[in-house]
Amino acid sequence: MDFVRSCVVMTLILALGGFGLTACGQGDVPTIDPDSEIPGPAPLDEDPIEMPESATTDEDIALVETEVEEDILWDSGLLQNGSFEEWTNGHPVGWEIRATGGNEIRTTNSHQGDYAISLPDVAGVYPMIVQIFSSDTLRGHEVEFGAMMLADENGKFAVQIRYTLDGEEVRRTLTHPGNSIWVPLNTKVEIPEDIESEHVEFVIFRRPNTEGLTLADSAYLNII
Ligand SMILES: [Ca+2]
Repeated sequence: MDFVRSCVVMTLILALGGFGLTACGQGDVPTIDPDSEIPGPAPLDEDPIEMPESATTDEDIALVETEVEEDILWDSGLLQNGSFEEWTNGHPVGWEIRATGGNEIRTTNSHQGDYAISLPDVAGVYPMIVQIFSSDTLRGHEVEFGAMMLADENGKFAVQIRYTLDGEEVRRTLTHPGNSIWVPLNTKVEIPEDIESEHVEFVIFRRPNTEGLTLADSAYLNII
């Protein structure tokens, strides 16, 4: 990932375990180390249609305090249309749309470029946008996936990496703190050699039955 300018000061507090992780510095985007002292998997807080709770092995992590001191210029890396500048027939080019009811919205309230995307609230489902990559391309590699995100309520807007391992869907989720500012959500995951799914999914989703604003822009995926 190329950052032309970056300085992010961020305090991360993992939603589970209650311990803090501070990451500050020029040129770095704070990340969650998947091997850090996370006490165990966290269930999602609802029983979603698209993400059955019984299958979860993920760690649901919340950023609770973040300050972006300067603009960060993102390179989308492997993602297509990570800045949501390209739209066709009301849909963002390159992204698979699920459960939005066709109501994903192009907005000029952007972090980078002219446009960003806003996901609607759809009762009972998780509206999401997804880019899908072959497991053969990613297995055995560490990847980083993220976006600039804005939400006005803690826990309702998140990025997620999904694949299947040992018969279970593994999901790594990073959730926006809901402080109504643009926050960089960055997940780093080592994709195991022996994952069973043919694809790895990179997801931006909104939890159901939540009101208010959700914005995403400047999404990226890189093999580290
Ligand atoms: Ca944009």
